[in-house]
Amino acid sequence: MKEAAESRDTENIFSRYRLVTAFLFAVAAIMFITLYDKKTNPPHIVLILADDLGWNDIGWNNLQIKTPVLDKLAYEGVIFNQTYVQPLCTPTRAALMTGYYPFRIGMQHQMVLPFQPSGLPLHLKILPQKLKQAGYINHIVGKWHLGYCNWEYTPLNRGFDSFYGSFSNSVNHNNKISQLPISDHSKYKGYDFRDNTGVVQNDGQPLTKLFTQRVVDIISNHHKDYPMFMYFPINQPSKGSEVYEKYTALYPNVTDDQVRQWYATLSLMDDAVGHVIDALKSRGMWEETLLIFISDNGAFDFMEGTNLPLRGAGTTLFEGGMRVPAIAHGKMIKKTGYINNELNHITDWHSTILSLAGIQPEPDLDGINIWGTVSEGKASARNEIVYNIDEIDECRGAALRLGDWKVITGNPGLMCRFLDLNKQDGWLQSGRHSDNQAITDFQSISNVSYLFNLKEDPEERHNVAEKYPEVFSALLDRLNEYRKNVVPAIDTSLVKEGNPENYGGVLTPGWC
Ligand SMILES: *[C@@H]1O[C@H](CO)[C@@H](O)[C@H](O)[C@H]1NC(C)=O
Ligand SMILES: *[C@@H]1O[C@H](CO)[C@@H](O)[C@H](O)[C@H]1NC(C)=O
Ligand SMILES: *[C@@H]1O[C@H](CO)[C@@H](O)[C@H](O)[C@H]1NC(C)=O
Ligand SMILES: [Ca+2]
Repeated sequence: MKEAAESRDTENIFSRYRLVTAFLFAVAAIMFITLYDKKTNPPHIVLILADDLGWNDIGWNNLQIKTPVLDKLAYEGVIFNQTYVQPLCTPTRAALMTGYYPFRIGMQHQMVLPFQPSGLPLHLKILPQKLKQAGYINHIVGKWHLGYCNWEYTPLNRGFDSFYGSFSNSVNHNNKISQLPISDHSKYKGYDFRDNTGVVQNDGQPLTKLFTQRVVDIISNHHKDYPMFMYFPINQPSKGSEVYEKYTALYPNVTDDQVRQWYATLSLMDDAVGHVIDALKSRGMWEETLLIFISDNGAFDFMEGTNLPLRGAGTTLFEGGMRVPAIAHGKMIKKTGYINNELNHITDWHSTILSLAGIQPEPDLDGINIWGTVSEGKASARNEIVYNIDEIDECRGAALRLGDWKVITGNPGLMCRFLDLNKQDGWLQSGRHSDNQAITDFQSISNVSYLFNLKEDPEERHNVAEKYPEVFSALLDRLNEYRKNVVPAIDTSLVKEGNPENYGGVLTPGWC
């Protein structure tokens, strides 16, 4: 009896074991399916767009600069040696958001200024709208700068689920007042800081801290089953005005105050990126995140940043204006820890992100899917870049790279707009009275015919147009081919209706 009972017990135990085993097996199978599912999910994309960060303003190009977080990302990821953007904030953002060269969508001329009754054309479907097809939750924290004269132009109407930041070009980090980066400031001023559609009361906290905190909050609350697109146009280093002892102390040997502050701002920006990474790690999203860091244009020559050894500055068609620091980092990248020398353009990141999301980019985009280059270092399919084609009279200028050759024709600078402003001898003056020498310098309109061989002469020191007339004219012909597709620039007039004074001093849509 006792034995029988024992054997029953044993049987019970065995059958319980079998149940438990079956249960564990089922759990394992579900976990496997879940993991497998996760693998096929598109990655989270964190795209940090620095503002006016020059070629020489980052640790991997300049050992003086202390950007340890970004350096580590760079060394664990891929450093891109030949990434091109546009020479100014707005055109670069337009190219990134649409995948088109700015000249094909009317965004080639200057940047959107306050009072300008236009923006990125509304018929264009932009990156976050496209990412919605793959279930992405899209956020923008930072500087929009693609127009705000009507709510239709603003981020929440263009595929972003949240917006925290400023509409315009340049907002003071402490008082959140936006003003033209040129003289006679008193003529135009406006408060420019919103949380979605609402105006944020200024509590005096500096913008980088607030932006970073918002990015961290969004990540910390993100529902991980959905892929996230975090677009963080960080508004640094150029629009700084945040100086902390903590960062200036990193540069005791830099004697020039302005330079030390610039370097300190670079380290501040680096720290902000560190907080974003920490948040992604704590939320368990880091392993599935592709992080892209890229500057929106070269450093301006009236700031402390530099593009050395490259020629020129932001707003110009020279390499210094358009070839910028860029890196990518993520577990999905197969080949890492090296410098990638393949040609790529900001529009390519548009197409590449779409492809990673499993969305077929439209065939007529200028952007090319370069994931093979990013992930495995394969040769880039891109052999050519149209730097810009601007056909507005005094600013007529264009440049193109084909292989190692580059042609610049007409005006290599894009600052004529400020010159135009000055002509309306009236309510909004700027340009000639500028307290800013560098901008004043652009007032002489140049008309150049340059040919450079960028492989032999990446610093654009030797114009070889006369030495290689056939190459020169072949490149001009190629440019003329592209000219057939130029879409006239959007309305760049300035209208009084856009004056924030009409809206209680706050930059507000509703006047176009
Ligand atoms: C500053 O210069 C001194 C003397 O050349 C050097 O020992 C020190 O390491 C430098 N400090 C930094 C932070 O570069
Ligand atoms: C990066 O580009 C420069 C030309 O500006 C070139 O001299 C250098 O060799 C490139 N680096 C690599 C690793 O290809
Ligand atoms: C610039 O130079 C080219 C060739 O020398 C000439 O055809 C063109 O008219 C000039 N443009 C301006 C705006 O001076
Ligand atoms: Ca910029």
